[in-house]
This record gives sequence, C-alpha cells and structure tokens, in this order.
Amino acid sequence: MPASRLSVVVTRRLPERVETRMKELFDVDLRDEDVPLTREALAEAMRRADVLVPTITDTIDQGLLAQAGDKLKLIANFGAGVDHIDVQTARQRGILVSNTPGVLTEDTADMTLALILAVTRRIPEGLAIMQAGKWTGWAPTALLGGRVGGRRLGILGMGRIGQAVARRAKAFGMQIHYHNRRRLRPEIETELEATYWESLDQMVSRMDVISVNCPHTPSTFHLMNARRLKLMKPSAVIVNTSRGEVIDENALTRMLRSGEIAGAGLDVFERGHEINPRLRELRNVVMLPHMGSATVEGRVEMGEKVIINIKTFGDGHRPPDLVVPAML
Ligand code: 8YV
Repeated sequence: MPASRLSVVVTRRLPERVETRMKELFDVDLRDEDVPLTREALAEAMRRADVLVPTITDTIDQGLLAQAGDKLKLIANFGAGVDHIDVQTARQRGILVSNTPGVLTEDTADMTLALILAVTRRIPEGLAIMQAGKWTGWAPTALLGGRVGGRRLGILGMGRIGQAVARRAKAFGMQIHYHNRRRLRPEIETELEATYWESLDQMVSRMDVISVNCPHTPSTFHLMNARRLKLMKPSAVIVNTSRGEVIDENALTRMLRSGEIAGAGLDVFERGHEINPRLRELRNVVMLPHMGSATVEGRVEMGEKVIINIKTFGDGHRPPDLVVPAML
C-alpha cells in the first residue's frame, strides 16, 4: 500500500512542523482540541484507521484492541515508553507497535540531574522565598543543602537514559553505581566508572541518591516497594523521571513525611496526574508535571521518528523502532 494513502489518526496535538509533514505524507486525521480522546472515540479511530498515533494519555488495552478494525496494522506511539499499550495482544491481532527511542534520552537525563540538584540544593525553597518577597538578605546558615560531589548515585535501570544520567553525574563528581537486569559491557563500566550491584537491596541501602530510570513493566511495578524504600538511608533522596508505577507512591509519601527518607524529585506519579495530595504538602519533595522530555527539539524529533516508522511500514518494510513483546 503506498504510504501516501495510509489513513492515520493522531490522538493529540503535535508540533506544527510534524503535523504539516504528516498532512503531506498521509491521509491524516489531526486534532483541533488538545485533550485525550474518550475511550469511545479511541475505539472508533481504531476501527477506521490503518495507523494510530497515540501517546501516553491513551490506554490501549485488550478490550480496546478487541474492537480494532481489520485495517489497523500499526500503532506508532509518540513516546518511548509503551506501558500504556498491550503490545502482546496487539501482536496476536497482527498489529505492530513502534515507539520513539533515543531522541528523548539526553533531555530526560538533563531533567534527572535538574531534580537531583533541585532536591539536594533546595532550589524550590529558595525560589519560593524570593517570589514571596521574604528574602531578608544572606546568612551563613540559611538554606543549606548537601554537596552533590562525592555522593553515591545508584541508578536503577542502566539503559540509554540511565547511562546518560551516569555521564552527567560523573561530571558533577558523583560516584556511579547501578543495578540492571544485565550487567554493562566492561568498557562501558570503565568509561562511566560505574559499580554494578547484582542485589538491588544492597545497592539501595548504601546510596545517597537513587535515580529510577527503568521502564514500567510487570516485573518493575513497585520495584521500590515499602520494604525496599525502608532500606534507604534516612539521609538519602530518590528521583524518578521514568514511570510512577516503579515506586509505591503511598509508601514513599509516608516515609517522606516521617523523615525516613530525606527527599524526592518526582517527574512522574503512580496514577498519572492523580497525585497523592500529601506529597504536595512536603517541602522536601520537588514535583514536576511529567516534563522530562519536554523540549521543542525533542518533541519534533519524536514526531519525525513516528513519521519514519509509518512511512517505512507503508513502504512494506519493518518499522525501524518496532517494539517486540520479548523486549519488554
Ligand atoms: C513523553 C515519556 O513525554 O516517551 C516517554 O515514554 O515518558 C515522555 O517523556 C511521553 O511519553 C509522550 O508520549
């Protein structure tokens, strides 16, 4: 089938440049309003499209896939994580799933470091004082944070983003430690001066900062559960720019309140934008609205990846960023 005739439904507004290119290449259905499609509208789109371009705000589960039309052959996700899509069921129904890896690595790693610095150096507290007009001048003991240099950083999930975090943290003088399903090649460990911990429990109990950088899969759900969070040193902080589901948010909130964990920097939350209200009351928590990869450049590159995946598929080839269930 020629790519120019593929019918493509995009569920959210994308950067103008990306939408313009899609209009040139495909028979594309774009959104005017930037709100998630209802489940009914999503089902309807999946009945009539050859290709669906969803985002993290669309949950594409078994029930929805059961209603997909015979035409639907590709779900070209705008995003790297695919935990909102039942990839296994899609595959069984002959629907391919692709994603946009690589182009958001550096931006997400930047934001991870920003959160580490924001929490340990108390940046939001300083900003709040300035914005409230409450600064009365410099004082030797005011707003003292901790020095990041020399601290032990434990990276949970050492894929592309984890490694990009390690490179940055090393430049800040942090000591790099990591836990991963597979140990890195020796030359990468040497380059990053990274220490591998086979036991996550042992790593967690010895770190000053924990950074969550693994994807959310059935085996990483609540990997940082109450028992593991309790292993953290009371002076340690945890940051998460991956997926909220990897941390038991209620347990974390309790421990931050009781001082069992010193602080947290969170860009993602367990129930999407439904955040435990108690987290908002805590001064030792820096929260961001899932903006780890939110750069103009990154969003355009994500869109370009989506287009390449669709076009390659339309030309009769395997999309370059095909997600195979075994990868998950
Ligand atoms: C994106 C992300 O903003 O790509 C991902 O997996 O978590 C984000 O950084 C979002 O998913 C876009 O769909």
